[in-house]
Amino acid sequence: MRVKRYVVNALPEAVSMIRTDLGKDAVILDTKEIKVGGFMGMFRKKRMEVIAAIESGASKHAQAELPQRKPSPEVNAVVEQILQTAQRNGAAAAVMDPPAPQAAPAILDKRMEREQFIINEIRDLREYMVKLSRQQNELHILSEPMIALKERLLEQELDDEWTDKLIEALRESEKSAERVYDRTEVWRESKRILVEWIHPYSNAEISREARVVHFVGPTGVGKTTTIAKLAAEQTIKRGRNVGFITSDTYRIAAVDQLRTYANILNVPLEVVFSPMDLPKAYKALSERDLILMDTAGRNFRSELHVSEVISLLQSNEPNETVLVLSLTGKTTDMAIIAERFSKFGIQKVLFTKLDETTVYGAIMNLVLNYGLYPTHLASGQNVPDDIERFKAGSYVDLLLGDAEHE
Ligand SMILES: Nc1nc2c(ncn2[C@@H]2O[C@H](COP(=O)(O)OP(=O)(O)O)[C@@H](O)[C@H]2O)c(=O)[nH]1
Ligand SMILES: [Mg+2]
Repeated sequence: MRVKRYVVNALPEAVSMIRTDLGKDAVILDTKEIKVGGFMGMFRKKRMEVIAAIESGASKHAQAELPQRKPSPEVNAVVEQILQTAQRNGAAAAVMDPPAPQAAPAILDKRMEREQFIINEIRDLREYMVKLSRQQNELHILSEPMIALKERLLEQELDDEWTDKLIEALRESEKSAERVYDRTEVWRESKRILVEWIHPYSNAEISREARVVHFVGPTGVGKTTTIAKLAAEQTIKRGRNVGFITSDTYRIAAVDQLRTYANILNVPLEVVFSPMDLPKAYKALSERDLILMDTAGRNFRSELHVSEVISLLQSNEPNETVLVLSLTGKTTDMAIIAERFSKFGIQKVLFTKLDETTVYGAIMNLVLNYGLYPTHLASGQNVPDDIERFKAGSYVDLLLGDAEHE
């Protein structure tokens, strides 16, 4: 970095000197008022000290070698315009009409204040324009298919952090392939990378060892419907004896809803009102291979409600808890709820209402951010058909969409 000091009457004078000496890329690092000359501390004149710098190698002669660092012509045009306005507004007067020693101090102060204000404005604007031009440079560096991918993932509400990481990985991949990927290749390579990321969390079915499986999650996400779907799968396809427990006694209709499914599937149902009722319920279902427990949906953004439901999930049997979330929920709300439950060691998640959305980024965000294992995707109201095991490949296909149609 080359640093140079100027002592001038006013800033515009320094700016033109800096331009000539250091070139257009020079930046003003500091300005301050100083007093020079005089005799025994008297008759000293006010001057302005300006410190300017240019990064080494970016001098006016070397600008061509560093195209990325060079502010765009728009940046220079705006800075130029500001300087002209500043000159018109009085800073120029300071150059042409340097402060006379006899000028009233109040006028001088006002003039200095004004100059300082203009200096600050120019500095802020210059910083902003340089930042803007860097961002534009980044966009120019991204190929058209990469920009399209970035847009797709933004629409899908994938966290910026993961999108940026993916773009980074794609660039690395392009580097080793020594060429720029076309659209089909960008999509194919993105699929490979995303599947690799999510793969450690996929194939997580509900544990075969668990004898009790609890379902928790906000109101209306589809817990009861999902339990009915899974019970049907377990009884019909696996021939297991299933039992139901519900603690959702807040709404009479909620118990009736599960009772209806229990009757259709010929599954016994126990209702618990408090953790104290649990031992009796387990005893009544002691002959059952698998117990699926329904819970009441609450506002789980509240930690109190989370710990309340957690207190109901006690069992001496091997057990696990599945957090049920609807894809129609807000991404930020889902993240808060996932964080609350993952603090209690809950690791499995089941997403419903896939059929009611075309935005799928939340799954990837929650899985990667909280280390949650997705077990199933539910995609409709039909019991027992509208549910599938979570598969990394088909999920990533949904997330990326078709390369040609984006
Ligand atoms: N479209 C759609 N609706 C669903 C899905 N799962 C459940 N539902 C519906 O969502 C509503 C609430 O379901 P319910 O099981 O009572 O939710 P709970 O309050 O979490 O127990 C019901 O109308 C269900 O039919 C799904 O995957 N897709
Ligand atoms: Mg319910």
